[in-house]
Amino acid sequence: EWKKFSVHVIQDKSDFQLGFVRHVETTLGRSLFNCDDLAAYHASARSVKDSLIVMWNQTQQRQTLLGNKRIYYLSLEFLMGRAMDNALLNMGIKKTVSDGLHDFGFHIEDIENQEPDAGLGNGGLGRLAACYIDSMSTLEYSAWGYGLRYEYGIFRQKIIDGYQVEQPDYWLEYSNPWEIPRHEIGIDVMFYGRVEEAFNSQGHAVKKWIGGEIVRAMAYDLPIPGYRTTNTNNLRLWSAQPNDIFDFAKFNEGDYQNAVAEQVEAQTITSVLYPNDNFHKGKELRLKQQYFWVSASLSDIVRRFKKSRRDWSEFSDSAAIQLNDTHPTLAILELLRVLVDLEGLEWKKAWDITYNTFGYTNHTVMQEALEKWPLDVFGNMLPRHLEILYEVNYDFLKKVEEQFPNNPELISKVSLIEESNPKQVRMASLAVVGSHKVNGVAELHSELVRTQLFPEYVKIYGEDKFINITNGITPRRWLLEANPGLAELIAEYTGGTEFLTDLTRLRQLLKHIDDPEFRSRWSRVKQTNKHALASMIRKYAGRHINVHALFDIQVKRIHEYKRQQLNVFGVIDRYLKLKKMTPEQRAKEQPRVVLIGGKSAPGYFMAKVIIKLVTAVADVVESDPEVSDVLQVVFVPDYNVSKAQRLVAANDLSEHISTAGTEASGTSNMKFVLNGGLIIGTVDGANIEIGREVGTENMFFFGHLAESVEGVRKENRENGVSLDPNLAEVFATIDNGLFGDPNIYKPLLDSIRYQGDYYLVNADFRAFVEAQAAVDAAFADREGWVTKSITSVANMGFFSSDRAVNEYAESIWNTEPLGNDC
Ligand code: DL6
Repeated sequence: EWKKFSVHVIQDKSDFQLGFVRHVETTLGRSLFNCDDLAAYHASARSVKDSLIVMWNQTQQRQTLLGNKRIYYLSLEFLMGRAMDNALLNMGIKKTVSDGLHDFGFHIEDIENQEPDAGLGNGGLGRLAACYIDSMSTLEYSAWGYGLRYEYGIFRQKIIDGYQVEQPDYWLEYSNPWEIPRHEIGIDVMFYGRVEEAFNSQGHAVKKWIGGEIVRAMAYDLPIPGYRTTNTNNLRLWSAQPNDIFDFAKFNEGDYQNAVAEQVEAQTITSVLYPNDNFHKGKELRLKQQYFWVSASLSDIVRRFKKSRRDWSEFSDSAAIQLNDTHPTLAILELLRVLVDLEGLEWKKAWDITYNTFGYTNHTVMQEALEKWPLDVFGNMLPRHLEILYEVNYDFLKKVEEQFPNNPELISKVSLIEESNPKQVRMASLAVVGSHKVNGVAELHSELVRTQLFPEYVKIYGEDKFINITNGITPRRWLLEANPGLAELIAEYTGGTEFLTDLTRLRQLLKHIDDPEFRSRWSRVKQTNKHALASMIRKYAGRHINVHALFDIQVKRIHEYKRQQLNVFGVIDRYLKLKKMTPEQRAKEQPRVVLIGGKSAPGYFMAKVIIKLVTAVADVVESDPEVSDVLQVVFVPDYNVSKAQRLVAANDLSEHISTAGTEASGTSNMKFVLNGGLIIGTVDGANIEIGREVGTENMFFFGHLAESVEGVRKENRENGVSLDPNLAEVFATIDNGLFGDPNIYKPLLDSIRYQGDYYLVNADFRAFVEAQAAVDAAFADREGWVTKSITSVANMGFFSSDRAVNEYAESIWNTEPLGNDC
């Protein structure tokens, strides 16, 4: 009977409009005559969300009914960007909504521009999680993401006087219309306290953890629509709330303020995203965030499993939990605690279930990013988990001793506890020991994971446990949404939009590579996108850029290993060469616009120096009329997902120039090439596989290979760095004050010339400059460049996140999509 009253999914314009008006008038308490763009955005989002919830409900019912294995993707970061355009495109109602808004006097772009980015991540790792949940919905896997609902996302970057200044990103200021608050789902999470011996109902001795602090986790759900399917998975984000466990002792003593203050204090756990990328800072609050999230998520997963009334031995057939990096590794200990302490399973059985449930993805081999927690901090906050850790370690080391007797060196290398001062818990080691599969994120990276990071564990467990799954990106956001013009052209020439769910269909473009009409339209799309980017640059950086120049873009987190400094030294070298030319010679040069953007971690001094140098170079070049026709440099402030969408669509060339062996994969390299640009890059991360797919003749590779990096470092340490003459000239120019006070840049320059040049900036400089010259020559041949661009896009099919997710499902999760037949 109730069905006749149920809400249905938007089918046509009037469905949308009805929802829109209802939300303007009731949810927002306004009228259509008093509805600005912000209100229109909120009403549109809510109208669309009503449909999403219907699809979400149906999906959850279907998934529960079918009882397929559920994938749980645990990620401390989900860098979602904006939701509206993505939802409209995935649901196939963009035109419907656009027309509906138009009738009311609104433009859809203006309305979409009201939405703040959901910046709940730092960079590649968080954006990867966002791509993967899009693919899991689209492919109809039964999957949930679990993360934290930070009140402050990644900070907003202002550039003041050339320096980065961080401003808080209070993205929830006007509420988040896409989320569903679940006030009924509150999970109490314990911290600190003590462990007691107790007896369970069968009279067995068990351990009981009495928490000293209890914080309530409240769920907020975000429906994640798949593309061209009603399958709508869930992203559950936890928020710390004050609980109703009130300190009555304090209250009765008349200390009401403090009794409440503790509750308020508890909320800080989910206040802010830690803004470090590829760097472990070791803050206690971060450990608290991790346990809070892991404990609430596991409690939720276990509760769902128990509702199915299946036997515990079937747990790992019903749930696969993927650890996105080591951040959720505590989940291994938490599941053991739940199974042994709360559910009364015997240790061996609990261990087997745990081992078969978890998979671990490693995202970096850099030592400074590997998580380790001081044992005392760990044991104080999580006393029962420390005991469990000791037990896991004991069992593991016993096995190692049996397998490799009398090898104390091996034991100390693989122990979950580092015998340093202070002793530390090695989270990556725990993730390896507690998971049945470990994967790296690109071929070279996975090889380094096996050979550099975990060689001892490979010896112990064998090769098969350590696999590679090269990262991927969702073509829905990174082609259809970012570059609608190109997507439309591709659809026309590949016979439909199927390439958006089967990216290998891009190959069909090759049939048209000699078609003049197709080629000129290809170029026109790029030119239109360059115009759009130019107006974005005008708006955010106040610079007018030459849309006929080559657009050379490097946008990513600012990090010494990513080598924005190499890029800017190359720019200065180019500038100096231009200055030495006659006007006639200069006029023959290839005009270039160099765009550099990205955030530095707030405490990362050297990265901030690099930003300052880029902005100073940009100013000098801009104010020099001799060169500004052929060279422009712009620092793109506050780089985020929405800006990335504009940037990728307009690129001719993008830079992925990390020191070989340092960038695990990179994913923006894939986005830029999918949008028709070429890469200048090192033989690192996924660049290598991109080169293999698109052909190395369509890439500009340069620099030392990963295997020779250590040799160069050693040579630098022993004999000092002998500066390349051109780089020496660049340094002299900086030292002479052309870019302002040279003392500002001294630490950066000294790290190269006097402190061993750890990132091989000097060693790769000449090759970089030569590769850039090869770019100029190639771009001068416009037809040749278009051929390279089309060939590259046609061969990018491998880099879809759909392919990657299918690989995870097959080789780690052991599950299949639900399929349409059910
Ligand atoms: O796998 C996603 C992404 C890779 O593409 C980047 O190459 C890699 O640097 C990044 N890794 C991290 C590791 N951080 N932590 N913590 O962000 O992962």
